[in-house]
Amino acid sequence: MIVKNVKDVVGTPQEVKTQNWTSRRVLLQKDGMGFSFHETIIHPGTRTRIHYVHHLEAVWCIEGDGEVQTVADGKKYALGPGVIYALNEHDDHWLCGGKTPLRVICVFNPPLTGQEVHDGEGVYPASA
Ligand code: 9YT
Repeated sequence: MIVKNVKDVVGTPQEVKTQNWTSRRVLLQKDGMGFSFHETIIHPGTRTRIHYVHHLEAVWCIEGDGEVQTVADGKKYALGPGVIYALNEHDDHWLCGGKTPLRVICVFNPPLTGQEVHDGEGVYPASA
């Protein structure tokens, strides 16, 4: 059994930071679960274009506020505690921070390997 505390990931290579978000990648491909599992903080006032063409992602909001907007139809969805969204169609979208840090739990299938960041089109590379 694997038992970890997210605090053990803070300040290690498994904590990946960009201008728009901080991702604490607690379970990765190397853990053999078939998915990766992250705590992510979306910084207030940021807008990130995301298109996971190689992955499916589910995002469960724990605290804070923000918004997700699908590119195909322009629909906007408010994000806050208890809301989950699942990119079951590899949906191209904008993820927007709100007034307070948005803390979410993210699951990726297939799992991330650890150091992925978005390329210019919002894509993470396919896992090897
Ligand atoms: C919700 C989302 O996709 N945020 C971007 C970062 C991502 N969750 C990650 O790599 O942990």
